[in-house]
Amino acid sequence: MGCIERRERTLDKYVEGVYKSLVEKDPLQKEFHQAAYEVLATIEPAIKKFPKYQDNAILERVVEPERIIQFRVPWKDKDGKIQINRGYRVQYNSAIGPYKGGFRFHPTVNLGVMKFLGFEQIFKNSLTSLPMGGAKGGSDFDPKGKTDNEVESFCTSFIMEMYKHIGQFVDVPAGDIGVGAREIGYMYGAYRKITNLHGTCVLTGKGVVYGGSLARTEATGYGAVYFCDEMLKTKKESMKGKTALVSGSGNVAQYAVQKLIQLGAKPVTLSDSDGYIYDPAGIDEKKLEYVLELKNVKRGRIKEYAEKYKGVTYEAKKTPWGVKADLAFPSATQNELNEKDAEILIKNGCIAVTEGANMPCTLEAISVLQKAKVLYAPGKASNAGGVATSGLEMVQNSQRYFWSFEEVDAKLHGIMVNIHKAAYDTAKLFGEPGNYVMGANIAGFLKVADAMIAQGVYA
Ligand code: NDP
Ligand code: 2IT
Repeated sequence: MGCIERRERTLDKYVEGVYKSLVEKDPLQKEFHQAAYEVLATIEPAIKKFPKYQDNAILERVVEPERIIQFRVPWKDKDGKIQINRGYRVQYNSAIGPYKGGFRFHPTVNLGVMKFLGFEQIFKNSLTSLPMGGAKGGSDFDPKGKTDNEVESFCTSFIMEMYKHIGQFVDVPAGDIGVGAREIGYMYGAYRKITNLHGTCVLTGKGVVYGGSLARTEATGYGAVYFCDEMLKTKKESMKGKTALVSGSGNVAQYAVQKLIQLGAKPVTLSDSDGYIYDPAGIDEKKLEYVLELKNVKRGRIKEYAEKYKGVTYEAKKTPWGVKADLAFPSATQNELNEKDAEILIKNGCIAVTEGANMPCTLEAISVLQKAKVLYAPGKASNAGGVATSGLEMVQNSQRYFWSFEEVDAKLHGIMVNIHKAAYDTAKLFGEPGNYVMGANIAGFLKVADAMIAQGVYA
């Protein structure tokens, strides 16, 4: 089992051995196999070029998490009944800095999902150029439909164990699916109460009134659009007038839409796990304001958008990839865009697919897009703006200071331009110009691998 059966490339013996071994050790972790395969297959030219990585068993080491924490999370529901969920933190790699990466609360969370996300995070964080190692955590708890009190009970219990494993020099978590401003607030409160510590950066994505960074909320979506803009420039194209499909309607999708509007593009779709809306007139600032209220305050469903605005259609149980558009920003979840979707996008004239989510395109979809010469940005490059701005939150907290929205946004923009350049130049250097997957993976990997070698076998 695993993606190796569907491979396009013939793997070198060493790389293939590492892949086979990780599949054999954990045969059920299919999302992890997928993420690992994508990285291993594309960094192979660098492994061949520099024998030191094989000599130092870097691949065998980098695919194995440094530490996995798994624990019981008991909490009380609104009827006073005790519920049990499972909590995780995969502290994957700390060669270049303290562990860093979000918490995801979603019923689909399991160890394989945590490992895929933690593994991706290593290379993403390296690409930001900030000193952050890779980690991911979370729980199979579903905040959807829960009362604020239930969410608080869960978050407090989660931190009663997690506080032992995190800290500004150890591991600095943040949000991800199902973990936004409300959840980070409860977790930060619990951490502060238990440890009596304040003013150190133990979590990012904090509210601005208690140490958060301006523009962190916007950063992932903005960053994805900045990255797409850079890709378009390589083809002498621009955002202006382009129609864009966005999936999801959470944090990443919301601010991808906002930046698209600001740069003169026309976002026409949003979705959630129940279906998608198509607004041919385009989602403008006013309609986006409604979405922010609907999703972040009322915690409603995207279907309601189609009930509020004229000329908008809602398709239940479908993804938006069949709508004709120039650009696509999959920004909901893993494997939400498959081979067939990619073919339809191409048929409809799509010129760029930029991942806001982590691993939203299947390996087969990536291959179809790349063969058709569609600009394709892998999430670890194009959604790195979120964690990069988390890194900037850490910097501001260390200084006991804050920067203006414009200062943070300008730094975020600069980081996204640099990530694009690193991925673009590295792909060219290794003989596959335009292959952002290869470029991002090799550029992210080399720094981590060299840090591991420098720190010796036991680090
Ligand atoms: P949110 O929880 O804010 O929003 C998630 C959105 O995706 C919701 O609209 C949700 O719909 C939808 N969704 C979630 N799971 C599924 C599913 N299984 N099938 C269909 N739709 C689904 O999360 P974010 O916006 O923060 O995260 C979205 C993606 O971006 C994730 O892949 C995340 O890992 C990635 N990411 C997030 C970063 C951040 O800073 N927040 C940084 C980098 C990447 P519903 O309400 O129905 O569940
Ligand atoms: O996938 C990701 O990069 C995130 N969810 C953000 C992590 C962070 O530490 O800000």
